Amino acid sequence: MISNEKIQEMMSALGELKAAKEQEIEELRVKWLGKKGEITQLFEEFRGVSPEQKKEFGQKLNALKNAAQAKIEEMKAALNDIADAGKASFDLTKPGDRMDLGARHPISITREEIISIFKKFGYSVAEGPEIEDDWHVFGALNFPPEHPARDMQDTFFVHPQGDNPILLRTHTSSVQVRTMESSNLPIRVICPGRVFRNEAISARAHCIFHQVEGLYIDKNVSFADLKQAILLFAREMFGPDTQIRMRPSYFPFTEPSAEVDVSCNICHGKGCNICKGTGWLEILGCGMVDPNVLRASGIDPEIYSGFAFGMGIERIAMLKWQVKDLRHYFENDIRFLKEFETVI
Ligand code: 2NM
Repeated sequence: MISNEKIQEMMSALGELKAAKEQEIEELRVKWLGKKGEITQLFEEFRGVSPEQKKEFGQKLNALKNAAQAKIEEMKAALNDIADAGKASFDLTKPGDRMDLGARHPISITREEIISIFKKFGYSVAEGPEIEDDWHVFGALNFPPEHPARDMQDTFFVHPQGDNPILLRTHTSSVQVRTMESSNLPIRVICPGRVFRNEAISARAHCIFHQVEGLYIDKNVSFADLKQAILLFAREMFGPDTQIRMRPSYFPFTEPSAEVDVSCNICHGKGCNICKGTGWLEILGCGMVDPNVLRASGIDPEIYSGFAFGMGIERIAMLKWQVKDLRHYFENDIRFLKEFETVI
């Protein structure tokens, strides 16, 4: 029999219905709204309702019928959404999308490789400021007051005035001076970093480049120790068959000084255009730390001696991958960088 409770009960039952299969939805529609459906049945009974109650029951019955129709449409729509989603994402034969991974920069790769070799030899890593003073870049390193490197032509000045001008470091030796000033002995340190020189940019020169410099100070350090350290480094870096040779050279901060070549591992001495037919490739400069340099940083050269070396990371990376033009390192052309995607 039609009653407020009955209508209320059916409304609640509608609200609790969950999405169902297509056939179940149709069965529900017939159950509620079909010719013999429960709601249709109530409309039949509505005819016998007393005139005073007609308005109230009429409104409630219509609301119930609308709610039932809306619910059935809603369940059908949910069913379609599931079907569409299934069609879109379950093609198991489709190949995966290619992920665009970043690549490490060849300068980073080379720097990390150099650092990890010297760490194995017991060196630690030190870093220092790129904006430096004249004392740490030149004064403490035995550069005479009129040395051409102190000229505006070669060095970028931040504050050129005064007796200790502020400038961009031209080598990372300044970090080694700071290490000597502040560390206990012995010292075994490498200093990687950016350096700045006022040079015209070309295939072989850039005004910003990267260096790794090394310093070893202890009692009784000799040139033989330097030679052995460089030989071991060269064989780790360029392969176990690598030979080295040293040529006398000059640097203000070392005496004696040398330039080091490694045997060309492209032509193995036969002569190619990488080594310009000589069979040798220059990789670094080095020498025994000048007693004046030790003294300037408060180390007694009568008790201690040491060796130092310095190399350009760009140059080492050029030899490693036969990069022909330095400017590639700074332009960040994606086609160049992608060449190093597979290098770990
Ligand atoms: C080089 C070549 C030779 C060098 C010297 C020093 C210091 F601070 F100990 F005096 N640091 N690095 C050095 C020596 C650097 O670069 C081509």
